[in-house]
Amino acid sequence: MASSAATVVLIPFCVSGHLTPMLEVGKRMLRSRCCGDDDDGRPAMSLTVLLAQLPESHRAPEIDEIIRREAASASEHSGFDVRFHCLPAEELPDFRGGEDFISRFMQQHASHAREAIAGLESRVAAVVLDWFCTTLLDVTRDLGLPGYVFFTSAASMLSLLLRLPALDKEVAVDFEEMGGAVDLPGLPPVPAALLPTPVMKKGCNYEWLVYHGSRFMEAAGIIVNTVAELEPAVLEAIADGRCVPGRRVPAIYTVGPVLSFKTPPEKPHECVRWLDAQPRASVVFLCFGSMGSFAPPQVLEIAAGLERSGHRFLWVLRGRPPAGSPYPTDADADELLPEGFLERTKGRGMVWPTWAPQKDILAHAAVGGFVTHGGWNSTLESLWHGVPMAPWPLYAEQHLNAFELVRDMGVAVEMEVDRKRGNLVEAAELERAVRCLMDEGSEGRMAREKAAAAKAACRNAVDGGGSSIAALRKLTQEMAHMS
Ligand code: UPG
Repeated sequence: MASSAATVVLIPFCVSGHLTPMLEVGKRMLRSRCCGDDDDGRPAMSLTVLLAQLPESHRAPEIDEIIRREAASASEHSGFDVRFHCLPAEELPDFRGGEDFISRFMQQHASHAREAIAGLESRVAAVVLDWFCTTLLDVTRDLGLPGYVFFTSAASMLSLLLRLPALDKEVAVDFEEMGGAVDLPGLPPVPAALLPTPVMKKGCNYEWLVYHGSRFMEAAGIIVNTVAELEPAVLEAIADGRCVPGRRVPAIYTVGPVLSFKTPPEKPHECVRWLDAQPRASVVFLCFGSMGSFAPPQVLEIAAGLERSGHRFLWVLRGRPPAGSPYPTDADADELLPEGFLERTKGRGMVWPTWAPQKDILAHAAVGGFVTHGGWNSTLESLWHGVPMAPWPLYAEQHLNAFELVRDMGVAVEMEVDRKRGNLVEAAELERAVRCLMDEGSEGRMAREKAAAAKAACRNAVDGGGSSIAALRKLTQEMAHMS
C-alpha cells in the first residue's frame, strides 16, 4: 500500500565525512516535524537513502558499521521512517584523482538512481544530493523533482566553488603558479598558495570542481553544514550575489553543526579512560581524519616535537594505506616510533594506533587543544566543544579551512606546513605550535576565547530559536509544499 507520507530521497557519497552528516540532516528534518503529522498520526515525511556503495576493496572500514548503526537506530525511533536501498553495483572508474573518481563514480549511478526514484511508492518531496553528485541534477530535472545540494564543508569553500567558473576564465595559469591572493568576498584575501589542493593545478579534479560549482546554480537550494554566526560575512557575500555577479544564487540553508552523537558505551573507551586520569585542559589531541597517515620520517618529527613540547598528548597514529586503498591501516607503533619514545613519555602521552572515538575525546575536559587536518567535520566537532585548534592541512579543501580558522575566525593558532614538501611539519615547528596552543601566551589565550565563543554560537544555532533550527524548518516546510 502506498504510504501517504512524502519521502525525501537522500543520495550521499558513502565515506564517513559525507554520509554521516547527510543522514543526520535527514533525521533532523524528520525530527523537526515541520510538515505536521497526517491526520492518522503517521509521520508527515520519510527518508529514502539511495546508497551507491564502493566495493569492499575501496570502502572505508567504518562505513558498513555506520550504515548498520544508522539503519538500526532509525527503526528504533518510533515515527521515523528511514529506508536504505543499495543501488546496483557499477564498475569502478579508473583512478585519475580523488575528486574525479568520486564524481564519475556517482555519475555512473545516475540511471540506477532514476529507476529507483521513479519506482518509489511514496510521493517524492525532494532529492538531496551530495555535492559531488551534481550530475544527478539531470535526473531530478527529468523527473520534475526539486534537487537540493548538500554541502559538507564550510561556506568559504562553497563560495570558492561558486566563484570558480568565473575565476577559471580570469586566471589562465595554474593557481599554484599565480602567486598573490584570490578575492573571496567576505574573507580576507586568500593567498593563492592556500587554495584547496584540487584547485591548485588545472586537471581533471579541477575541471570537476568547476563543473560542480557551475551546477550548484541549478539546485533548488544548497544545504550547508555550517553555522550562520560562524561565517557571517562569507554567507552574506553569497546571498547578495557577490560570488556570482549578475546571477541569482539558490537559497542557502545553514543547518550546522550537523554532528551525530552516539550514546557513550557503558564501558568507556581506553582513550577516554586514559583522559580521565589527566588534569583539565592539559592534553593536546592529534588526529587526522579518515584518511590521515604519515610517512615514517614525518612520524619521527611528530614524536620529537611532542616529546620536546613537554605537554601531555593523545596521538592517533595510523599506518600507511595498503596498495590500491586510500585508507590507513592500524599502525605498528613499535616499528614507527623512535626507540624509547613510549617509555620516555609514559604517563603523559598515549599513542592510539587505530580509529579513535574522536567526538568523545574532544568532549573530554582533559583535552585543551587539537592538532587536526582541518576536515570540516573535525573542525565543527572541535568548535562544538570549544577546543582551539592547530590545523595541519593535508589535502582537499583543508588549506582553505586552516586559513579561515586562523585568519578569519581566530579559533586556531597557525602552524607552518611546508606544502611544497608534502605538507611537512618539522619537529621544532610542531613543538612551537603545541606550546602556543597549550601555554598561557596571548595567541593561545585568544584562540581559546574565540573557540569558547564559537562553541556558544554552535549551541545557540541548534537551540530552539537558533539560526540552524530556523533554516531547517524553512527547508522542510518548503519541501512539504513542493510535494
Ligand atoms: N574520526 C573518528 N576517529 C578517527 C578519525 C576520524 O571518529 O580516528 C571521525 C571524526 O570524528 C569525523 C570524521 O571521522 O567525524 C572525519 O571527518 P572530517 O574531519 O571531515 O575529515 P575527512 O574524513 O578527511 O573528510 C573529508 C575531507 C575533508 C572535508 C570533509 C567534508 O577529507 O577535507 O572537509 O570530507 O567534506
